[in-house]
Amino acid sequence: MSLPKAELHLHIEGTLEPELAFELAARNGVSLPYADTDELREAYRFEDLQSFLNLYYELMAVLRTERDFEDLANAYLARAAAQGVRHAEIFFDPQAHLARGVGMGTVVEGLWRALGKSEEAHGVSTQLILCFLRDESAESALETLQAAKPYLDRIVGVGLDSAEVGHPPVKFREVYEAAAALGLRRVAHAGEEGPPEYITEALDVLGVERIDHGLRCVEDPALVERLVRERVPLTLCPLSNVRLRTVDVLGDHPLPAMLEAGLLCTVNSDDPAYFGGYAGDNFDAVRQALGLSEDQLRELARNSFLASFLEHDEERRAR
Ligand code: ES4
Ligand code: ZN
Repeated sequence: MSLPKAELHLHIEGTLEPELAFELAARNGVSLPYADTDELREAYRFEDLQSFLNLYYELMAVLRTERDFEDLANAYLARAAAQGVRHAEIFFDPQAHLARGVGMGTVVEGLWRALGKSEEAHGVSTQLILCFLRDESAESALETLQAAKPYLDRIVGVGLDSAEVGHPPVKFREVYEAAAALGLRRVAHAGEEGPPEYITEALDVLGVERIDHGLRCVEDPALVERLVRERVPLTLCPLSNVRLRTVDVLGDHPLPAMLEAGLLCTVNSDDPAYFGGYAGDNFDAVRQALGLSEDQLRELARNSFLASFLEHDEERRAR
């Protein structure tokens, strides 16, 4: 089964499969501290968000040229298309590349080589969302937005990711104000490992239109009520939550209760190369583990288009 859907929570660097990582390592003369893809896969046992992020940043060392980013994005788009994705709003982490001497232009132009042809090549429309790393400083985020200015025609909005706890949304008030003034859309990760208060702060201080993850809203009934009332979309990532141990097993995931409460939930893949599946795999997994009905699966797919940054007539075409 592959319902037409939009993917709204996808880190392009998190689509780096072990085989491509080794291919790019060889092409760029980068040595990886793993003998082969099997040994690398052995490292995919995570304790929490930070243990995943350590590997995620380490493997990025193989991404060096425009062609690398193009190949990465093309591989993702082909897989996504095969799983029913018709539209993808794709996160990228420029600070992680700038820190390694890979420029904003290399990243954006490289991704664009694939994204610019995606409708034609894969039947997938795309948008790019520039994410700030919340464990870096607010000044660094402002510098990053500055560096992105020549590429703003290719970037729909900004997001906030990386290690959450201890880095509340308010730290990024200024850069979100600057992004809004540039006409950029705003989203942020909140309530993945961090407390429900971070979700409230992302809405009230950063002015975000969607919450990425938002899982921990279920701890605060008044917040759930607000999210329902204001129709704030949540981009949930069920397989990610299991791999990063925010939920013990998929059968315990609160998605059914969240749908029941009237929350505008979407199902997404986050870092599919690391967490065991792409968008369609996440749909299949929640259907099996949580016994979702066909109606609920259709609701999730419909929500993904409603919550997207597509205009309504574009939305109808993508479906
Ligand atoms: C991420 Cl799962 C997750 N959470 C926060 N930041 C991230 N960056 C890439 N994947
Ligand atoms: Zn994420």
